[in-house]
Amino acid sequence: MSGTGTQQGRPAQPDRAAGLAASYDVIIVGAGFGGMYMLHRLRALGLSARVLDVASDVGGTWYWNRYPGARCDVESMQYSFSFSKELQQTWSWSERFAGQPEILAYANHVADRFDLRRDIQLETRVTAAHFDEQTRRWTISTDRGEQFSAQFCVMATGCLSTAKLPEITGRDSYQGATYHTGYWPHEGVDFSGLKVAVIGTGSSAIQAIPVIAEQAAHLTVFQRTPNYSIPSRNGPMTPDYEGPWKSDYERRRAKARTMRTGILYGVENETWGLNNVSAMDVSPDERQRIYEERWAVGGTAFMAAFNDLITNEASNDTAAEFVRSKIRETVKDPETAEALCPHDYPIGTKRICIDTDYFETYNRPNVKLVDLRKTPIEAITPKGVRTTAGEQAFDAIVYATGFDAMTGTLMSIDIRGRDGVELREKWAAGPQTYLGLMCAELPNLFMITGPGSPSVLSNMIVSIEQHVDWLVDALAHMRANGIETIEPRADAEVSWGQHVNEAGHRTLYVKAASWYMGANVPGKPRMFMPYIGGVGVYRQECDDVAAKGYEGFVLTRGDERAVAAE
Ligand code: N01
Repeated sequence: MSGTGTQQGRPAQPDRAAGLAASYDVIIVGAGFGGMYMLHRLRALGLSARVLDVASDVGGTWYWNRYPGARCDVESMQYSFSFSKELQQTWSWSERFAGQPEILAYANHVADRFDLRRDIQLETRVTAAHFDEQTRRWTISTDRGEQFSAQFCVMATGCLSTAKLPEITGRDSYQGATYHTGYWPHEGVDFSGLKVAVIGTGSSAIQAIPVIAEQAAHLTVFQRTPNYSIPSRNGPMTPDYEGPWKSDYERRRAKARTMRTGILYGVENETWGLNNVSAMDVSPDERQRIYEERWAVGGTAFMAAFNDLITNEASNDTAAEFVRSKIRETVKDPETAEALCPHDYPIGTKRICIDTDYFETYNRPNVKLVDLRKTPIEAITPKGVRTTAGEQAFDAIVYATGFDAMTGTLMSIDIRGRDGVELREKWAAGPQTYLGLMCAELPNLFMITGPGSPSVLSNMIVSIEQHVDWLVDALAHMRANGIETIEPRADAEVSWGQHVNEAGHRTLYVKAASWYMGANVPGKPRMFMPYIGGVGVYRQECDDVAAKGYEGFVLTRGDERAVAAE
């Protein structure tokens, strides 16, 4: 029976009376960056913990997303842990934007360096988590038939971890090879000499298409919605770039934690990349100059060119038109260029993409774009794809069709709290959380970067560290004060939901049919799921809650006396 290994801190005790495999202080679901850092911090607190993950190794999203060209859109010097000075000084990134293999190597390095593996159980899918009111503990069940008992359960399950195949008639009838970018084969795929179809043009496709096009005999891209993409200008890491980061890491990390996205741009001149003026308050020539400058530097800093690009439609239009002009300039065939130009949603309101030679790829003789708005897909056939313009045969189909984001993985687990309240029912009309950290009626169950927190709108590692640090402080507070359970008050959850919703509606994000809005999954409730208040503001909000004695939470002692927040 697995799950009986000893932990740093207290040894795990088999709970034979309850027929459980093992009992821990904390079960952590997910061995990505969130789960690993949580484990590391819990050990220092002296709590026993076990991490469960369905994958065969650590790394979370970077374990699964091995498609060609997979790369992070946050610069390597910032998409990395800050909790260990030694780690950040000794690890060296080879590129400005690290590719998936290097980020996965980093995740493995972290697991080894901090000796995390002995408390991580792989190839184990968590199927259920039920709260027992008598014992005030969670029972966590797995697809191996094991059960774990824990006082706390931490869902470090990631925001983009349930890949989504499209609902297209005949999908399963196709006889060639199929792949999803989010579940890429570990041995890689050789497309040499093959006729390949890619369905979808989101961030994953925009990275994969140029690489697949170089290898395949022919590539056809099926596009339903064109995307705005900015060149990454990726390149090798240089000592001139790395050196100032490493000698000034503490200050820069501290500053990044206060930023809206948790990212610093353009640190060379200490502006931190924010141009704090409206696009409407500069002359057209000056605006053009600023956009050109950002386009030349590359990366998502483009969206920080002015302070109102996500709130003011007129400002946003200027940025959108600039990118369209670049697409028209780059793509030689005018009809293809026009089809690649997004028109019907503001730039940045679907996740902005960054690329290497994406638009240039459409100038290759072996690449063709099919505009599904003109000729929609009717069916996947045994041989290939049939649109209203006819059938085309392919050797392989790549689905770059995204994820059931933010809620998909949590809703796939049978989570039941107080009085048998089911998360699936509770979230039927959309996710409701307090601070994106917890839900009312689910005591002692935490989410790392859950819906209602900045999460996917931010540098994920900055947000992960903030959530884990906050949680560890909360657990330390509970231990010191003899508190057994923590749970948000229902009214606190409602007001936080209203705050998240109002913040979203002050922006243009709600104008796009994006996965942020749940719009990519048929039947999923439409609501803007992440919190747009900004990483710095959100951190302060969380800190204020803790400083006020965990305002909005009910803390209960072992003797069941509720401890009122000050
Ligand atoms: O998924 P997506 P993704 N027929 O949902 C299309 C992160 N990420 O994997 O827009 C035809 O963005 C769909 O079309 P439409 C990042 O946060 C980061 O690319 O619904 N097409 C769309 O074009 C990102 O946002 C990085 O009309 C269909 C595409 O599939 C998130 O992950 C890299 C279809 C899905 O795009 C998700 O990105 C990669 C259908 N039936 C990912 N169904 C970096 O850090 C769907 N589509 C750089």
